[in-house]
Amino acid sequence: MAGEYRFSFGPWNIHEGADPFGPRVRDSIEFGKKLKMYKELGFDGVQFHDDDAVPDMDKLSPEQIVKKAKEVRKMLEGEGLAAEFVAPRLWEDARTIDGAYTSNDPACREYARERSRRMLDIAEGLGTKLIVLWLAREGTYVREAKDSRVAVDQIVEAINDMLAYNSEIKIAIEPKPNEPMDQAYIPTTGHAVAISFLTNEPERVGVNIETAHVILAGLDPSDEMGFALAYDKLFTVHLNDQNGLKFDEDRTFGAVDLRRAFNQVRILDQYDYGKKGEFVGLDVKAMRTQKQEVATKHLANSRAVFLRLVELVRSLDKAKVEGLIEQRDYEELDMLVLDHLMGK
Ligand code: GLO
Ligand code: MG
Repeated sequence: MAGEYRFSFGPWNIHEGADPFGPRVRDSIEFGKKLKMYKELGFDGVQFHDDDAVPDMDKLSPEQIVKKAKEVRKMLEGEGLAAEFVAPRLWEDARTIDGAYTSNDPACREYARERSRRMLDIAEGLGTKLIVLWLAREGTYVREAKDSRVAVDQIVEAINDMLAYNSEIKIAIEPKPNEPMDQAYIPTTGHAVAISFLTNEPERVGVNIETAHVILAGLDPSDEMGFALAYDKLFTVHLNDQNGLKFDEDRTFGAVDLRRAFNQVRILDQYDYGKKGEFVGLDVKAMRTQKQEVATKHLANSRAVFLRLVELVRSLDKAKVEGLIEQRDYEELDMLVLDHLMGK
């Protein structure tokens, strides 16, 4: 069954291990070297922030940006890889301290809109039509600081701006309830789907569901995926895992709760995820304790868990499941799944 799904990750998933409490513990690996690792690890797609592809883009002209993006596309092609999506990094510049599209400062909001247009040029240069919007700082630490009614309009306007700038792109909003903000404006799949219908072209706006973010919102990732699938809006996924309500852990897929991972694979497989070209995207972090030479295991392991779970999903006795549902014997159904996961 391997090979039926195509996998992707972002260069930030191979990282130096810095956290808010301590510096990097591993050496940086330059972008070209990271690209060489993709195929070896079993991956075909590269997820990008705009400045992963074009570093220091704010210092370059639009023409220079496009030129650089096209060079990166050549590098990708040389490795047999494709760009899955581009995301505007709207959370590091000084002009995004108070948010990007929802900043209280109009000049900062204009910076965010302009940066987003440059990001779309990069997507074009890289040859992808998918945009991911993780709205990192669109929210508040202090509720009185912004107007949540106005914030929705501002986000919708920014999305409309992007849809108009490039008529071919699709935008996948990546909801997350908190971190870095205390409260984000688009915390769940439902919010993202709802906001898509306020835009000028709802069918071009969908979601990127990340396992850890859903868990942080106290919800179930497979149910959120089902919701998005019902609206035909599951444009991509960020699979990982998360141990309860704490900082965003981005653990290896399935490492915390194998059954929860099983159910995500189950709904994706059941509804032919990937058949329209969607990648199985990962957003996983190596533990800070990993040594340099083994700091990509989280990627290969997440992929291996996914593929093993595809087998388990397909070998689950469907007739037995249906029979137990008919009898309403959910205790036995519980045990059937547990036995299956335990290899019985
Ligand atoms: C952080 C997000 C982040 C995004 C990435 C792509 O919590 O998961 O990693 O997925 O920046 O926009
Ligand atoms: Mg993510």
